[in-house]
Amino acid sequence: MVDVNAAQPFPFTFDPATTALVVIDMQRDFIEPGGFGETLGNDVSLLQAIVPTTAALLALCRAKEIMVIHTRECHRPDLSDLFAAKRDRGQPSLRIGDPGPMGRILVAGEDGAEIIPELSPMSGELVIDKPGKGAFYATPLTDQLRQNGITNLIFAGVTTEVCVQTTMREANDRGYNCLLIEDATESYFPAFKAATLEMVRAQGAIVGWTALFEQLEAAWND
Ligand code: TIU
Repeated sequence: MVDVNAAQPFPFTFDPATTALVVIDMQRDFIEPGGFGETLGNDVSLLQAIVPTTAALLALCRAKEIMVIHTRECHRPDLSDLFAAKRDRGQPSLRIGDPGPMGRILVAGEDGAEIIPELSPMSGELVIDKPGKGAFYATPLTDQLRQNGITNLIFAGVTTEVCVQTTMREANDRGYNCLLIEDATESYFPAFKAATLEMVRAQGAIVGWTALFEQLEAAWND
């Protein structure tokens, strides 16, 4: 067992054999200029700051040989899995499915939908394509976790208050213990990240725990 005693709001204990890492949506469309994130009016440089920590987290989990899962928010080329309510939301300069500098925005198979090269999935790692914010909605994630006997999830990725928080809440309702790595997640809005960390761990870990990467690493190598 690993005891992350420095986790908030109190120690998080997990068995690596029943734990998976979930890296949410570290795609070019959210992190690089010219993608979906920027078309929504966001400063994508904020998100680039977590790439080194997320790479270190991936390396640690690979070294410990736990299950590693990557998600990608993207849609089928025919957009049959894109609700009008999602396509028409906001006032982006480009909408999902439109041609952009990295191919069609948030469409599977296009360059922008790929995970950034620094965090590329390795062979054998699960990649979940998801049409929604949460990684459980309309995906095979539940079955995959069940088949692998997973009961704990370590979370990283973007954005903290949108796809990461939604997935953590979905996981919470499906019985998983969730740990969010604070310096391996980011938002376009620093205040939203801070608020999300607070609301996840408030009320006695109502949604889950949070810890810094070095706190997880130190506990795991102890
Ligand atoms: N992956 C994810 O968070 N999708 C978003 O659209 N996030 C925003 O913050 N817009």
